[in-house]
Amino acid sequence: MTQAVHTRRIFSGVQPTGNLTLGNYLGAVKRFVEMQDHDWQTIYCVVDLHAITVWQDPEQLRRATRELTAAFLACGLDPARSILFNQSQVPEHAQLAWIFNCVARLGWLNRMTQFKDKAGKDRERVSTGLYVYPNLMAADILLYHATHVPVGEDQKQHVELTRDIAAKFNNDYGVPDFFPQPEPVIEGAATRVMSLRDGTKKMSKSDPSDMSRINLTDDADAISQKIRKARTDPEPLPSEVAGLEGRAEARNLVNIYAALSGLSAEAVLAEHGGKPFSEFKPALADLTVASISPISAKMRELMGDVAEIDRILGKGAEQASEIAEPILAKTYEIVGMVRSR
Ligand code: AQP
Repeated sequence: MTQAVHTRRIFSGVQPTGNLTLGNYLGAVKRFVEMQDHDWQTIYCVVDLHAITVWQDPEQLRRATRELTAAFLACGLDPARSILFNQSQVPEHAQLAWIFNCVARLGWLNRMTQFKDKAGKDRERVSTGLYVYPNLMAADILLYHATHVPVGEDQKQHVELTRDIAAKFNNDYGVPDFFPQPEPVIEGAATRVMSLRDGTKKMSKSDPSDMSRINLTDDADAISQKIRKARTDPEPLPSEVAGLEGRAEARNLVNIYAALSGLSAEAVLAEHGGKPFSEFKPALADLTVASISPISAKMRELMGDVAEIDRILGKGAEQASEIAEPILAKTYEIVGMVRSR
């Protein structure tokens, strides 16, 4: 059988750490779906090994892994066109991550802002896994020789670190073209969806306040209530994008509207500029409900057949292993490991 030649190999992952938010959807999954429409190979991973860098209840983790897979499918990821699997079923991720633990420099990891944000003031007590998380992410990407990585703005620094690790490995071992330099793909109106309670913080699945985010599982009432209560300022919407300067919450709601409607922020303001939030918020709520409700209904249906979800993950893991195994074997050979069985 001849293998299809793809012009790009896309890899990205999402952690099963709770319900997917509108931020994860607009910043990542919606774009994963669009990428299937090109002549690209698309590989999407539920990164369960990343999830345990902070404590996860085992039963809850298993459930969240299946729910995230259901969310991927409900959003339009198609196992016939994309490889969908969970990270721990392909052990080469952890194996390559160890090699990268020995390539990446301490100083590089010390600069990672996500570690600083997640560790907060309690640095001494967080897991060492959280610290080396970026090395595992580099392994996820480079294990497939991926060329492009669709992510939200918050992950840009990690993809840059992946490039540094690839370059250092290639240079240290004298294999100039072995690992490619993957490109982060950060596009669209909502690469950084912000919390509904604080326009300076990103919307996040693990934010303690459920009112800060829209979950893909929220029903119409919950979505409308969260948008109605979203923090804003007293001024009406400006007619031009420049007028959003210094108005983080207003900008966030306009960007969400733009991303969901497929309009530019300029076009949204051309239509809604001058309106008070009491008029704009119901329009945004209607649009959000119309976009999210079919996804949550489909997710509920898919979660009714867990065996089918597990089958899809297992099949995807087999397909992923076919690409990953030879790349890891070659990496071990380059590094100097004896392989005698
Ligand atoms: N608010 C956001 N706006 C745009 N994109 C976002 N992403 C996350 N939040 C936003 C993108 O979603 C993808 C998957 O993220 P992840 O689950 O692997 O980890 P994360 O970035 O740490 O996301 P969360 O929601 O904040 O999870 P927790 O709370 O568990 O840490 C990534 O491409 C990310 O950029």
